Amino acid sequence: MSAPPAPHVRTLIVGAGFAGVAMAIRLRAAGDEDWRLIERASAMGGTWRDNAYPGAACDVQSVLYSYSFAPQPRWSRRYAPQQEIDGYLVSVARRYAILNRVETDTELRRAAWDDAAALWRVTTSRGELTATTLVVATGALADPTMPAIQGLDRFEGAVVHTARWTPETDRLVQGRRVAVIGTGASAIQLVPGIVDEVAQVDLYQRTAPWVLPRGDAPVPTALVAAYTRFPALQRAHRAVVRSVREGTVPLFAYSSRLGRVAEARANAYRRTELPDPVLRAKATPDYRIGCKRVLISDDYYQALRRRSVDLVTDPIVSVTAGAVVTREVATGSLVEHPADVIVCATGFLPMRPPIAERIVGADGAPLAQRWDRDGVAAYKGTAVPGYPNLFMVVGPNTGLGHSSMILIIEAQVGYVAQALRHLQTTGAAAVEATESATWAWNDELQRRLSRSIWLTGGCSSWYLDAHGRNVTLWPGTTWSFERAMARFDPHVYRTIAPSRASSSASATQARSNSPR
Ligand code: N01
Repeated sequence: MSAPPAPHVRTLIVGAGFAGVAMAIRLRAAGDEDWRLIERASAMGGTWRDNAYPGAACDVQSVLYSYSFAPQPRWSRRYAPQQEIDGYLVSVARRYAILNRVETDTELRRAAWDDAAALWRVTTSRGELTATTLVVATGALADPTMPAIQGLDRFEGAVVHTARWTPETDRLVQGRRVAVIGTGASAIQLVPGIVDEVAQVDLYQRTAPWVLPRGDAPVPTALVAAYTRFPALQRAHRAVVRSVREGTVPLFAYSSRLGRVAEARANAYRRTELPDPVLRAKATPDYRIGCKRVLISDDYYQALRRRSVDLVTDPIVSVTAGAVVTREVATGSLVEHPADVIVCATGFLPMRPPIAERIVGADGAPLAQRWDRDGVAAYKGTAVPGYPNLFMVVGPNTGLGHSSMILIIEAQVGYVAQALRHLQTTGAAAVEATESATWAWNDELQRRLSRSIWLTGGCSSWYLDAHGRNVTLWPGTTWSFERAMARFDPHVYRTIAPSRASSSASATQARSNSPR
């Protein structure tokens, strides 16, 4: 007897974080129940489930860091802690009856486009299925990156990444000597978060960050009551916060004058917080503000002042069984810094998501191979030529340094929902972004980005690829992103008709004629 055919679903959503949950809610709102939502972890929540290190919190005001359709009047602080955001996302998923549809412990292993059948053949850790459309909602912060340091694998204490922190890690660091590698957004939250619990923190800095005060505070109970009673008040507050942040993009990323004002503010803050000139010099950046993500904190510099915290700026050369070894810049001599635990606050793989290895296009090539060859690019951060009916949420050039990613997610989910509706209403088997539209879109993005602080500010950052192109950030405001995503634009897509016999051949022909 032959095996029964794999089950089919119209839309397979991969990843149950803010993006995947928003997509499922959107489909449900449109009356579409023909979807599945798979999640590789044993709980939903995405990056807000994973980043549970002490001190983890949002660096965008909570009033803005929530779905527009699900306001939350009861945030405890202006900048909500990780647990509250995770709890919020789960509560929204429950309210919209998405939670019980999340298929946890189900990892996408391979999704291959079958051109003849015009569908995705998907293998997960729990079996096979086919899908008409694939929505990849795995985000930019799913896969942590570990530093390539000689000997790190031979360290005899625990080595942990900030995005893999567990309650057990809390116990491991108690009263111990902790080496923290990295001084990005995660590290500057983690160090104040653990400093009272550990014996010693050696903080290894490769590049000093620009830090501005955060201005965090509890949300007064009267304000919570007012938001609850008059939701319009919270909407108005959200609009103001959003507008202020939007204003920083043209002025900050593209104008050196405002950058100088911000640098003066950050320099003054550092002078006040770090009176010791040696420590202050170590913590002073040598590139323009905004080139890397600007960090906000009320307690990072305070933590650096603690006697139990040592800011190490000499480069790490290796790790031994019980120490981190640096080379003194002045003398060239090696210095051993004994450690019990190493915490890598070394970020993620936003430009090289491992899932791109697993998505195989019409010509049999993994998406990662296309991106290695041509550079990371997608049409509107969403669709890629050669990968019909693949839609990404938080794809290339959709990241933000200045505002809430939830705004981006909602706009992109709206666009994808329209694409899916287009397929249903026209009866098309598939749509595929054309090469010409994709490169016109990306050439314009790169033209705008080339004069931005991210490329001209004198730093290297994970926003940039090996060719120095910023393939990570959206160059404008969230308003302009919303405008770009407002309407699905079928005329720039190639439509694949349901009858495959002739169109498969012409599809192959069309691809081989593509400009790059
Ligand atoms: O990671 P990062 P992150 N040896 O890549 C250093 C989001 N986020 O986890 O600058 C020594 O920014 C590296 O040094 P350098 C947010 O989008 C949001 O902190 O490359 N050091 C850098 O200092 C953020 O942008 C919130 O020279 C090494 C650090 O590690 C993103 O997550 C909170 C090294 C990595 O910084 C990532 O932030 C937290 C090596 N071999 C995070 N390799 C919110 O509140 C790397 N480094 C919303």
